[in-house]
Amino acid sequence: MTAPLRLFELVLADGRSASPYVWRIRYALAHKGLPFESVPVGFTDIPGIGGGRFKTVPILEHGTTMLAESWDIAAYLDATFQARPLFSAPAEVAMVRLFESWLLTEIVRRIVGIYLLDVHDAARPADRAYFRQSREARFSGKRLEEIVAGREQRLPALRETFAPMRLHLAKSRFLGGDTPNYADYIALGTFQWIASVGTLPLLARDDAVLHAWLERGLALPGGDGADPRLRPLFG
Ligand SMILES: N[C@@H](CCC(=O)N[C@@H](CS)C(=O)NCC(=O)O)C(=O)O
Repeated sequence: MTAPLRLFELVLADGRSASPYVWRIRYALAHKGLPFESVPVGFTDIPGIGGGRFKTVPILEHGTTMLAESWDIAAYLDATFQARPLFSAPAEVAMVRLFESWLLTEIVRRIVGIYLLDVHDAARPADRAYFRQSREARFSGKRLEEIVAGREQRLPALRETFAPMRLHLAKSRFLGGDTPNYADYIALGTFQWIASVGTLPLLARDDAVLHAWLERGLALPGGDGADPRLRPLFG
């Protein structure tokens, strides 16, 4: 009998799990058919977990093991529970890492400039001052309101940047092919994040290819697609 898995995850004022990195692990656990206990935390609770060893969530606890960093957690899950692997070969890991690099540099960078204030506003009240101070420090002291100012004008460029995903998903049910792989979980995690906080729809109403993929992705095990707290992603 193996010890239970506990997943420390970031929650918002409405209790919804918000972190894109946690969402990857939620999908990964469901992919592997592993039940887990959720430990909801706010930004300001993280320094109190595991004797102050961790700076970010997700954090996974399994018996006496506790680890952070979503890639390390994914590797730990595959090494510890070999059934239903997340990755079939090292070459797949490399390609998914390439996809993640694209997503972070091209998509997430733009998302931050559009949704940072929404994350603040959706956070637990106790976390808001920390969130504002830490994020404004990353932007040389610029206020969150200034960072997102004029965001509607930047939305078309962000939507256009999804072009490689549209091209691929026009021919393939998932980024991973006929069935989802970790690239899907990474991308879906990003959409789960924005669907948790966004007050401006990320995608255009007529974005049929991404719409169909997202419907499939939110309905996957671990996807939580029927959560009434989800905000519109299309508009
Ligand atoms: N490289 C980390 C990144 C995780 C991360 O950035 N998590 C954010 C939430 S989305 C966090 O915990 N931030 C804590 C903070 O800002 O204090 C991973 O892959 O797990």
